[in-house]
Amino acid sequence: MERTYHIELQDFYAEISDTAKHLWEKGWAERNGGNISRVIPKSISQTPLACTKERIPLDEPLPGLANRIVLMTGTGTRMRDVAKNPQDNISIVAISEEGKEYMLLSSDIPPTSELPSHLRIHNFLQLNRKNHNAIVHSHPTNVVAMSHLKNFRDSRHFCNTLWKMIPETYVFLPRGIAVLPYLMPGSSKVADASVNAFSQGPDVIIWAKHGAFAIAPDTNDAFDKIDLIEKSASIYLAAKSTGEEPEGLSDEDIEELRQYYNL
Ligand code: 2HA
Ligand code: ZN
Repeated sequence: MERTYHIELQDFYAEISDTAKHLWEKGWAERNGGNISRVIPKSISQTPLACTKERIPLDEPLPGLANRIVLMTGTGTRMRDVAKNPQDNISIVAISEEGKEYMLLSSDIPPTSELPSHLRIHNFLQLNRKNHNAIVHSHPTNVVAMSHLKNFRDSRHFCNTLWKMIPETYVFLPRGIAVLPYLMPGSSKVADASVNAFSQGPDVIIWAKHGAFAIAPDTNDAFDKIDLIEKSASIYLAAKSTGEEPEGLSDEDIEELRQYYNL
């Protein structure tokens, strides 16, 4: 296969491969579950995009991604294969000069089924949270289990409960966690709702009865955010399974963390 950007992409392949390995080892990536995407910073993606590949129109213009290259796990690929062999499982998507079309530079590896959410959220991030170049979507077991409990579909309640399980969850995710209702995977509905949710400020969103979606500067940072909420969710469910309601950190404990870490 033609690999136009082979050399420049090595570090990014290595980063995604590392994250994919973690997702697989955690057990959050059954079959082809989950997907990862990474915008290549501008200085690298300045490579001229004039190429003969077919230009595929985007549903809506994505000006924040104009002239950028986005690496994303290929549709149907397994995380364990992405980890072992990133070159053959990662799709290379180039966005056109005006952000109205995309070209698939890796023609034999079509991008993830969640392409609409990934591209639209990256567009939002490039325009609003510039150092955020990575998205990780995964199926963390305890987080998804909690999203099946009706009263945890309230974002405030879900977020407060997870913040209060261990101090780190609040310290590293002070912008919070949003919970969205179940929406058809891969649809433009889930993409719209996700962009809207991220515009309110959180670092992680939960797609109820499906999975988590985290944004961060790089893919390993995004993985860490899902790891934190999954740890909190597993502590909550473990404590709850004794039959008692877990006490959690107090509001005063949270306030003390906020002040100490200047959050
Ligand atoms: O890539 O996880 O949400 C498979 C999925 C779709
Ligand atoms: Zn999924």
